[in-house]
Amino acid sequence: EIKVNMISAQPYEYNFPADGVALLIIDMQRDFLEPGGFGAALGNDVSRLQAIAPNIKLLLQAFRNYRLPIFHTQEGHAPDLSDCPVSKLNRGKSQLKIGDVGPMGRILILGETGNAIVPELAPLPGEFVITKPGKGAFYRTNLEQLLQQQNISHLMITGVTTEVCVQTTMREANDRGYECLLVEDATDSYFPEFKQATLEMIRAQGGIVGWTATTTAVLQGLA
Ligand code: C5J
Repeated sequence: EIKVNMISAQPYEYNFPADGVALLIIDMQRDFLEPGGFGAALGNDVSRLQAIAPNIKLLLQAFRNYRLPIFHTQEGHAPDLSDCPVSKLNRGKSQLKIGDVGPMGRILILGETGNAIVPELAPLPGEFVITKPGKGAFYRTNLEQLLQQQNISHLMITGVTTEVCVQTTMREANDRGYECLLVEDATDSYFPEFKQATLEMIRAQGGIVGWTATTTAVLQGLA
């Protein structure tokens, strides 16, 4: 008999099978969280995003303790930029573009110092790392195949930024039939009002994209 767990969530309680849930951590990379990376190059104040790392760490430790699957994503491009559309390369008016050399190496290029996941959330062996060229984690990746292989039906989603890579991924997952919960205090945006709007649009209309809940509620539901 499969144990079903319950999380106190919005717009209503979220039930999940204990053996069908995975943690998805979106793009907790130095490129988005630290000065000198891609986020800063686009003109953003990156400092506020770092505040969610401790909550994600708590979730990461819980999933590790319960031996549940963990997926980390990383937005980045091949050194020759062959996987970067010209439209993305040229977007914005920043001094430093994708592929240019910044203080943490080449901006948004896989393998560079600045493209790594922040040290406190670094993946351990046995955890999945999905590198992705787009905002959504399903576009040009094997994420869906891996989720199917692991018999995952339910996703707890965290990371940055709420209205860009997180929301795009959550919508892609929702359309593929996954029951998604966004952890409210384990995601953030450079724009607080965009984060708030995203939480509201996800859970509107009876949870049209999914659920939201706090880290505390998720940890209680996992126990
Ligand atoms: C952005 C992301 N914001 N990880 N990437 O460009 O949300």
